[in-house]
Amino acid sequence: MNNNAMPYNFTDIIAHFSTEGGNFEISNFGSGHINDTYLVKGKTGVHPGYLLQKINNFVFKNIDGLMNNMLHVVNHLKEKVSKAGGNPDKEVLTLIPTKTGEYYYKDEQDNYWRMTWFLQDTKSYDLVTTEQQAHQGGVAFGKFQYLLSDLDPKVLIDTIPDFLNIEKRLADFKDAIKKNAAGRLKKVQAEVDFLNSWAVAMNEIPKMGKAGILPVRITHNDTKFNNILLDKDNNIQCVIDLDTVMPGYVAFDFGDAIRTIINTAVEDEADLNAIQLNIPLFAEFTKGYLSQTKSFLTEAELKSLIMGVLLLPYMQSIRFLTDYLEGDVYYKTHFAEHNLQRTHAQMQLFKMLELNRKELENIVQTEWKNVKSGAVIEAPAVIKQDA
Ligand code: ADP
Ligand code: GN1
Ligand code: MG
Repeated sequence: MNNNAMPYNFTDIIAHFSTEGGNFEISNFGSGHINDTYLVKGKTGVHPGYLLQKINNFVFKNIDGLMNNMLHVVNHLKEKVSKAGGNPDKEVLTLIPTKTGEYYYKDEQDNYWRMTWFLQDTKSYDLVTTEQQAHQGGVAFGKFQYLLSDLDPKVLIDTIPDFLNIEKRLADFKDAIKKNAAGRLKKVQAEVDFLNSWAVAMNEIPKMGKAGILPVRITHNDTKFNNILLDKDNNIQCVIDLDTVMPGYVAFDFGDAIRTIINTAVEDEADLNAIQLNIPLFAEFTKGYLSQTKSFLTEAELKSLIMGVLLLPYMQSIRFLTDYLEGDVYYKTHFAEHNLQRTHAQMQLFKMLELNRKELENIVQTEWKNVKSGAVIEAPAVIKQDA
């Protein structure tokens, strides 16, 4: 980025952090919908560089709480990875403190900045194309839940209250319909009617939760495939985007991951015919996920996984359409009707998943039996689990 194009005073911002090297070059990075991410590379010194993020404080209202969560999570993960003989610097994000020992810096315009080590020779993908990637995705998110299963969920706050609470999402949707702030309601009445017709059926997980049948655990809650970094051999290196790590149900992570694992097209695909289900990738993800979670998953949680597979694309459709009705205030959009296109793509995915529910359910059951009987021996890429 040349100096004229720089939207912020990066020199000043970076100077607040305890960095090595100097003469930094800044470039835009990644394709996330929420934070602004920049790669910071020093022209002098050998350090591989840093990832600087402007935390979206419209989305995250409690930055102190958010960063406190992140610190808890990375410290816990680093300790467990070290104990298991892994490399915590590579497998877990490393926060860079400011020169005054904080983990974020608030600039004069009230922007919130944080920095992590840039993990070089890694890649994130918006689309999953190989069975290896799908398998690694399952291992990554399953292992993430496993490693955090002994951290008390009470030490973490809800960084976004009711984030994956479908009842609250439906109430917000209803409100957006009533207000019709962007004047777009007439155009999307058919989509609204379709989504409303499924509202009651999408209540299975909250019902089981309220009845105490599903345990509350620490979950990632944003398990899009591009929130994993793979190494150059396409093996999992690190789970990233820890902003929404908070108490939740395991089915949230399983279901949200499936949105990008099983879909043959990108999340906002314009051609609905291109959205097909890649069932072998679903089976691979499931195999990887269950291999890591078999020691703690309950029967009820196992049963809930398929409910998550339907709930998360449904909820995503509701969230995109709510934002469209509100005038695109939440997600970054790249063209005028982007949120509507995203809604259509997620609705299409939801319809296809619903039609294939039984087959997917059978795969989960089969893979569970295989994992439990010891028929699946995990590949050596997986780090040893803590004793
Ligand atoms: P957002 O909340 O906007 O999705 P992320 O934390 O997911 O932000 O970061 C956006 C992208 O930046 C990721 O998808 C990934 O490609 C890349 N990324 C994030 N952290 C790192 C890191 N420490 N090292 C290398 N790449 C990273
Ligand atoms: C956002 O930050 P990113 O792009 O990884 C969103 C997720 C959605 C996702 C849809 C904090 O994730 O909940 O599932 O977009 N994150 C937040 O692509 O709302
Ligand atoms: Mg992300």
